[in-house]
Amino acid sequence: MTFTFVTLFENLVSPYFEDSILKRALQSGKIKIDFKNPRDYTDNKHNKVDNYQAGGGAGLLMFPQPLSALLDELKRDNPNVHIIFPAPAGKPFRQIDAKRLAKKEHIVFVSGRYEGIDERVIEEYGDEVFSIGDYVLTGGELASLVMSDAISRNIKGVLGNEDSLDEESFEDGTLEAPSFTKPNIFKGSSIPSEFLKGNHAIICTLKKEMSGLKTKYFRPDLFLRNKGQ
Ligand code: 6GU
Repeated sequence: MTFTFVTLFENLVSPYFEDSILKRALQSGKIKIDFKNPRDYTDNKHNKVDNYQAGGGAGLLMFPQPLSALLDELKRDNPNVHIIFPAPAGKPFRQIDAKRLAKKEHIVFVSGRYEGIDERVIEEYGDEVFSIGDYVLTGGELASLVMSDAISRNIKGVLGNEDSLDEESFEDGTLEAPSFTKPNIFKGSSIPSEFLKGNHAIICTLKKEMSGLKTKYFRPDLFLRNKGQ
């Protein structure tokens, strides 16, 4: 998988890949990353990438020309690129999207800064527009990192232990059950006793029950959606 980050601020993105699991994924060649700066594609004297909004409105918008030149070049080099625009006005990014996108060959994240990007660029080039939650970020970079992280861990060979992909949150529309490790008693609070006895069937039933309760408590929206199925 190749991730291309289109951004004015490469330094906001690159450090995340310098440690831990994604560093290892880069080293083993399971993922590749590169960066493209819209400012390198401008055709104006001062390398401007933004301008006032048509019809008024606060803040500056990235105008089409630099992004268009950049994305045309990417598509020429690889017609199979899958282009994603992170935006608060996108559809919610979910675990099923992370799993589906892990099968792509090359994903491009186009980060807007300022007040965003001229809508015609998104319509012309966007394969998908995703939001990572109901709040507004200062730019798409963090959202691109969130999505590329969630996608990467679903690529075969990226996680040390592939089993950890089986029982995790959202896999079946529920939150994962709580988990525990040593010591058996921490600040007076014990690990649930069945966990210590080691009967696998009982532990499995208990985990399912706790998973349901946790989902109902923290995410009534998910819980109701499950019941509706
Ligand atoms: Cl994907 N981008 C930006 N800029 N803000 C967001 C977002 C994305 N998702 C929620 N807020």
